Amino acid sequence: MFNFLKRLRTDKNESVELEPAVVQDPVVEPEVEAVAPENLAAEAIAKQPQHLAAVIEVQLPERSIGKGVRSLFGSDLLLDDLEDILLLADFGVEISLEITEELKKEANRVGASTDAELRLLLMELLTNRLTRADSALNLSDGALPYVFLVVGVNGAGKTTTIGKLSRWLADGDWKVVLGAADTFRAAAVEQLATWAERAACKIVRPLNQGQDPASVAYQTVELAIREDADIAIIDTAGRLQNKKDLMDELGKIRKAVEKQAKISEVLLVIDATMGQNAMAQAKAFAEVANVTGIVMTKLDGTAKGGILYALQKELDLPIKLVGVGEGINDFAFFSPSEFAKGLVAYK
Ligand SMILES: Nc1nc2c(ncn2[C@@H]2O[C@H](COP(=O)(O)OP(=O)(O)O)[C@@H](O)[C@H]2O)c(=O)[nH]1
Ligand SMILES: [Mg+2]
Repeated sequence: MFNFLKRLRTDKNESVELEPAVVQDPVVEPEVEAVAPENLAAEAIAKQPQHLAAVIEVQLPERSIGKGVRSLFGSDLLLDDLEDILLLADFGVEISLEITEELKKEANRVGASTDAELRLLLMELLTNRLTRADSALNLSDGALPYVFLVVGVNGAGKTTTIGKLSRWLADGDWKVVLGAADTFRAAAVEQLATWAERAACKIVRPLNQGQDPASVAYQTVELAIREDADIAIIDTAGRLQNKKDLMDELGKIRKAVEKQAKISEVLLVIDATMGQNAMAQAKAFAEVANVTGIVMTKLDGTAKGGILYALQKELDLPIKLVGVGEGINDFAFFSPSEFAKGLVAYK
């Protein structure tokens, strides 16, 4: 369980009754450069009503990986089969070998040989190796509003993840503002708007198709500051075909956000069912997007959960969230022990 910092709202009504979804159309389409005085963030903070200036520590409802992770073993765990099984689950060649060697060594050392003993050892080994100190979402530094950018290729699950996250935050009484900076497909904007409705949060949408995503991002943060929101989450396009386009576009969005607020997270969403393609995608994004954490979606649809392990190791970036279904509650904070337990569970 993590403790998070959000705004303290003394107005009881405001804190319990979420406002109905309002679709907020930007009135103007400004040149990002033109409308953004550098000191806007400081001004916004100075203008805050006193009762909103304070932050409080809160806990949010827990979510479990639960049904998401498929077991690696349909029958007894045999050391001779382990490497192949890990390979099939997309752990990758080197990691599969390394884990197998390590488990053999450890089994030898402690004299483990039965299926139950080996499963326990493997579970511990995977848990230890996946545990890192930076797995929690950055919702604790009190630099409100937090701003999350969500990046990744089309179809990875960005919009769905934002929807789930918004609802979870709203359930915990957070004020959320969404930004539809995936401006090229009308359907993408509508999809985010539907999730915004479910989470009862405001959304900034482009005035017209193809509007500069950076201006939407700018206006999203602006609205979040004006509304004293706790967090702004910005959906981005995944259509970009080459690294240069990607870098330019995300760079512009980042600059637009940073005129008014700090970026708390750049979450890279990766579809677990993509196997080794997931690795290539993740590397490309990690190189250009200043990624701070990975969201691995569709763990429910795959027997290849090893890609999660491989990604975290190879990119040296924390997995922060996992998606385990299409429903609004189907996500969890990444927990190494729950994940490892799911992988080595009895069928
Ligand atoms: N099974 C499953 N489907 C998911 C998950 N996350 C997203 N999806 C589905 O993946 C598809 C693409 O998701 P979307 O959010 O539109 O991806 P985007 O293009 O990155 O915004 C949709 O059909 C989602 O319902 C997940 O964790 N599990
Ligand atoms: Mg989308």
